[in-house]
Amino acid sequence: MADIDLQAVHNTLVAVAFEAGRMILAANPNKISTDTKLNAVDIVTETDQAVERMVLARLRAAQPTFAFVGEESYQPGVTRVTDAPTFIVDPIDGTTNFVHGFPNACISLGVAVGRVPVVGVVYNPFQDLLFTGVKGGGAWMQRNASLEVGKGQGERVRLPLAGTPAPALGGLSSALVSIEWGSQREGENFEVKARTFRKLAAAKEGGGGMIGGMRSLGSAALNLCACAAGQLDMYWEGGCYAWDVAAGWCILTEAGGRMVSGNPGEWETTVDSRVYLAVRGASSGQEELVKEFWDIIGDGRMDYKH
Ligand code: LIP
Repeated sequence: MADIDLQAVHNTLVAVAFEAGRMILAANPNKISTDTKLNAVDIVTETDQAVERMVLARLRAAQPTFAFVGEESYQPGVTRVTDAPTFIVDPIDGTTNFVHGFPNACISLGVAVGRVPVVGVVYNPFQDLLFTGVKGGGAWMQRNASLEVGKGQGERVRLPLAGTPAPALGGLSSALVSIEWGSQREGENFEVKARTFRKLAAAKEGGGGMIGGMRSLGSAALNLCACAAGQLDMYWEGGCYAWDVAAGWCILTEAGGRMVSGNPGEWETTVDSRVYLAVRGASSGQEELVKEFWDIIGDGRMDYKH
């Protein structure tokens, strides 16, 4: 990795993210063609595909030796994240939000080396909101990021927003946690989620977690960025892919957060494990909160194919 200029790669990704953002904003979700993949809620639009084609062309030109893993060009059972320097790209994360015009969608551009995310750029064009992270260089958030006409560019603010050391974490009953149903709606993975959501919400007297609040932003990348910012305490999901999490993972860890497995007991996880639990940066309480969450999952285990 010593010979890769991560800051230069980051700068390329930011420029590509703004170009993608303009394409996403120019698309009218009511008029574009939409298709489904796994099932009726696993949506892909012509804009996802057009953005990925543009991103691939730009990144190939900028770093021809890097591998490329993208949501729309992924081939089940064939595409793998290897140890090689790899761009890991989701052209539109939050596609369901995008087709509804709900302003919670982004482009997610990550780079992994040795399967570890080392650069992350997440850009929500609807809010002109940019999150970035470079290994060893911290994580940052910027509003009015693309310098739209008539708007001043926002200040780059270091994450977490509360500063470092970030406030201590308490237990689940004071935590704001994001969860997602994902697109698989049957089988044991679905049952584990449904049981866990119920138990998280239930009162302590009934053996539950009495969780402070649950949210679903509809985008893994934006969930991770909100954890990095300290706006969410945790994020738990099974079923999403490396391209949903690679960029946000780097941003989260650079903000002092931690990514562990979404299955109990596994403190280390990989970018393509498809089961993730993120916890925000904090002066104390990270491990305790993770263990409390895992206790709620209990014997449940999620297992997704690659
Ligand atoms: C989405 C993920 C989200 C998950 C959705 C979907 P997409 O990615 O970011 O976390 O719950 O099912 O996979 O399809 O919008 O790129």
